[in-house]
Formats: sequence, structure tokens, C-alpha cells
Amino acid sequence: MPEIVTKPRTKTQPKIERPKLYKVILLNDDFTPREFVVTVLKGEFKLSEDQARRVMITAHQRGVCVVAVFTRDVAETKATRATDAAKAKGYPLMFTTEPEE
Ligand code: TYC
Repeated sequence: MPEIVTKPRTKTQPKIERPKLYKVILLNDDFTPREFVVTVLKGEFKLSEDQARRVMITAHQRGVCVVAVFTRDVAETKATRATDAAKAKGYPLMFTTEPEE
């Protein structure tokens, strides 16, 4: 009798990788009015009044503050839009992005 060799039918599930997250970082400067920073944080990043004030004050006192984390595309788009909104008003306010560890 010929022996029938069958391979075990193992279905390999495609691995879903979690997308890497990027921090949006707010940088302090000496010129942008505090109120404007708060307005941008609320408008672009949907922070509450309270959260926006805390983030602004932290950047003001420490030099930088993490605003939020997003996928790369979203982080870069929001950082660029927020920086451009300030530039349009003549302020040097800057948002950068950096990958999470
Ligand atoms: N340092 C600014 C001022 O004294 C206010 C400010 C806060 C600017 C946070 C940028 O990320 C910033 N007018």
C-alpha cells in the first residue's frame, strides 16, 4: 500500500503590525503670544482649554512639550498645519515630530 503523505494544513495568519507612533512636539519661543499657542492647540489638536493651557505652560517653562501621538502621516500633517498657521500670523511658533521609542 502506498503511503499518502499529507502536509498539515496550517493557515498562517498574516501578521498585522501596529503602526509606529510619532510624537508632535511643541517648541517654546520668545515671541508667540500665549493665547495664540492655546488657540492653535485647541484648533489643530482638539485639546480642551485646560489641556491646551497645561501644554502651552509646560513648553513655556521647559522649552518643549509633547502635544499628542499619532501615526506618522497624521503627526506630520498636524505639525505642519499648526506651524504654518503661526507663520501666516508672523509668529515663529514651531511644532516638530519624532518617533516614539
Ligand atoms: N514663551 C511665549 C511667551 O512668553 C509663549 C509660548 C509658550 C510660546 C509656549 C511658544 O510653545 C510655546 N509669549
